Amino acid sequence: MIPDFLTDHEKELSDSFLKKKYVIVPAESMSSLHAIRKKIATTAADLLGKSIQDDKEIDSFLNNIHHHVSGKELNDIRVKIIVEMNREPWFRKAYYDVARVALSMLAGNELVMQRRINLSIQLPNDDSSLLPVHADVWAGDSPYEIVLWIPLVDCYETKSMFIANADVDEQIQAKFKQFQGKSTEDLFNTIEKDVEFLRVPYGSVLLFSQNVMHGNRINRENTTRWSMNCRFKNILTPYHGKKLCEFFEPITIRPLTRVGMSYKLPEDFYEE
Ligand SMILES: O=C(O)CCC(=O)C(=O)O
Ligand SMILES: [Fe+2]
Repeated sequence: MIPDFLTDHEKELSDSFLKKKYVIVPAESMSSLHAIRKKIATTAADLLGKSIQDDKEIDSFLNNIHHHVSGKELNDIRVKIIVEMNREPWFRKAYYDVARVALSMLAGNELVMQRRINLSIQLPNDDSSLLPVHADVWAGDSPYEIVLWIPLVDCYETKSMFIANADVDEQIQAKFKQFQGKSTEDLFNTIEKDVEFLRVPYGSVLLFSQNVMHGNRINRENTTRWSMNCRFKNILTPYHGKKLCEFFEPITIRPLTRVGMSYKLPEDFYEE
């Protein structure tokens, strides 16, 4: 029998991910998560001419932002926040720190990270920034990517994103030709009974394979959703449309990989 090299915890996480193509785990660094949330909330407050006095107000400010901004104004504010947050030198490292152990267990310890972290804001009953059912791999992403999705408020039901049951997803993608010419809404209707809206409270994170169909619907809760997403992959896995150094930046490359990558065989080595 082949000996098992993984620890019990690694096995548990791996089995769960292989079965459902996602896991939800506690944040590994609450201080990094709080710092990220504070940066985003204070940037939003500044843009809206509001002020946040103490950390306790942040949760309520984010959940209730729809009292201060309309769907129309929202995208402009969202884009400005994305620029501001990605400009902070500490931000991407803090993002990674929120799930570094889980990422290494699921994707490896030599990782590249998407250069730009994305932010989604979904106001209650607003249809202006929806992401219909999709798999990112259909649009140029590599099947070797994992998405680290981090909520800034408690996410559940339609305030969260949905993901298809992994077995149903596989069956549908295998007979995808049948959906040619049909709308994404038709596709959603087909899988609706087999999707799960993920319950991810603030303080937990979601890691999922974007090969599986996922997306969001109109937020029917009475509070606003705030979440971030960012892709990671093992540096040595194949790339597709999203290229190394353009879209992805190496973050944890080990010395031996650098040594191997920069080694050049002596010239004419193979000639007699
Ligand atoms: O946040 C969502 O609702 C969807 C996110 C998504 O599609 C992604 O991160 O690939
Ligand atoms: Fe996606």
